[in-house]
Amino acid sequence: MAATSYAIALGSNRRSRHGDPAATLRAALTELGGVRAVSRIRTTPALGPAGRAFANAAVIVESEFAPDALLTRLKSIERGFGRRPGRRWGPRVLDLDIILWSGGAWPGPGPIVPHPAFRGRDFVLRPLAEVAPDWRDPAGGATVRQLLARLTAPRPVRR
Ligand code: A4P
Ligand code: MG
Repeated sequence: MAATSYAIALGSNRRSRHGDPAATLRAALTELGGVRAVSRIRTTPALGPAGRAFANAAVIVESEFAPDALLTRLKSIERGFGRRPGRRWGPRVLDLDIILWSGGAWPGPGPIVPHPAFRGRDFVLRPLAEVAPDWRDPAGGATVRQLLARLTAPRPVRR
């Protein structure tokens, strides 16, 4: 299969042997391979019951893998960082989610791509807009920049 590109979101809200969550993300970058662009690392308030604040970032990688094979590889990196299966949305050492890939929509097996929740997540769209502002959502055709603008636009006050 020819090389395809992926947008991957990284998150951490627990220390690992590499250090605090930001240091953990920096270490994870070295494991990913094929990295073409890296956003800055932000501290973001936890969405949901995960508790502690997260470090979040986004990267563009080139890979020969199809999405199901790439997910297997990402899960193995997560395990290598000490992630153990736990409560959904619980504190995690490292979360690597496939957000977009150059092949468009991938319904499975394995991951669902585009990631079903990415359009509503500030902590995914902000870093993604740094590395891939013009990448279009295959469902609907909006660019990442437009999705972020929609999400952060002030809403009219209802009376
Ligand atoms: N899966 C399906 N599609 C994908 C995809 N595109 N990429 C499956 C990666 N995985 C995908 O994921 C659960 C299952 O989703 C996997 O078995 C995989 O096959 P997981 O990473 O094992 O578990 P999870 O992370 O607890 O669940 P999920 O749904 O990925 O949680 P989220 O949605 O990632 O939310 N707040 C801030 N500020 N920043 C964060 O990064 N993250 C979460 C976790 C909550 N709050 C947060 C953050
Ligand atoms: Mg995940």
